[in-house]
Amino acid sequence: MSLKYVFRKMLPNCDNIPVTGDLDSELDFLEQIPETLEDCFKILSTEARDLYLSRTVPILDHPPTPLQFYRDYVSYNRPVLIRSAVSHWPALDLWRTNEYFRRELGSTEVTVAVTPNGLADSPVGDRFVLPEERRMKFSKFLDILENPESEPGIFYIQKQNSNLTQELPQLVEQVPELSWASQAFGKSPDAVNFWLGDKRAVTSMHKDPYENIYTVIRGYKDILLHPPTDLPWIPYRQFTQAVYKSSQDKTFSIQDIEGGETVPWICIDPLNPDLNSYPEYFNTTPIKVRVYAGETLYLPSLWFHHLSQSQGCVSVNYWYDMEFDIKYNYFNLIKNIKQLDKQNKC
Ligand SMILES: O=C(O)CCC(=O)C(=O)O
Repeated sequence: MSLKYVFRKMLPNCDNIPVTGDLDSELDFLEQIPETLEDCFKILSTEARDLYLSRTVPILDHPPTPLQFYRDYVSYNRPVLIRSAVSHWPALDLWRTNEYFRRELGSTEVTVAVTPNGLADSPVGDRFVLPEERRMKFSKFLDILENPESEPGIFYIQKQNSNLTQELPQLVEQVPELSWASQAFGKSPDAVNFWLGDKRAVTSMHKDPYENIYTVIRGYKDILLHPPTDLPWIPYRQFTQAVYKSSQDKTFSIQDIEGGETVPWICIDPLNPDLNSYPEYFNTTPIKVRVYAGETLYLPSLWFHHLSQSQGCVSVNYWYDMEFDIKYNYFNLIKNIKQLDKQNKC
């Protein structure tokens, strides 16, 4: 039976596939016998696009049942945007402005990531640079957020250690766990994170071993996604670990972390990709989505993501440990094959 026949039979069963372009010629490609590893990787991406992914993130107007969520999205490992999953959250109203935070949490200490350029946990030259972490009163952080020129640096509450439950437990009941998600994953969340910051703060592209239920409460987030099947085309490099340090005169320097191991990190900026250095990135399928206040994105495990935001955007996300199942096995297989191929080419 030909691959093309199999695909043709399966397509009517796939939701949300806006078939654009010349599908037949895409399918013709699958009929060819792969001659190189690159051909195999191209088939991987094409199959994923044609069988179960769409070019945009599908939208639900209402929260799904646990079964629907699991059956249509989690089991396929594909994202979905849900429009009114959190309309019952008190946070939507209470956190509309900074007033509530000032009044109720003004004297609470929070950990804030500070960088000279808005790039925390990001490559700079040959180094992977962590932000300077400063502890400060929430009210001081809000003063800086409201007057960004008052202090050198770009400030972002982004500590991913379940900072909502660890540092701001007073807020937990305003963003209650979404039962359809916890039931579908069959577990409680591993971490609940709170994000609030400057519009210049950007989260560099990465992937996580988490199922991510990401909700924007104020403003918007621009999220660029790549499916895990884009792994062959996403360039990585090894970086030495370093950290930003500010001095008395408030200028920043980069300090190497003594004895720090090198870390692999993605070395391309998806908003301004350097295709001369990394032409393979051209084969990827980026999917862009803007998540507005009150909307929730299911960001499946192992999907690459890059985030930017509006000024003073507030978000909360629930991270659930992913299942280390066959999708994880296959992802690692591709990672290892890619690594071997790179070594062989050196
Ligand atoms: O909101 C952000 O800036 C980063 C979020 C993120 O990377 C995540 O939830 O995994």
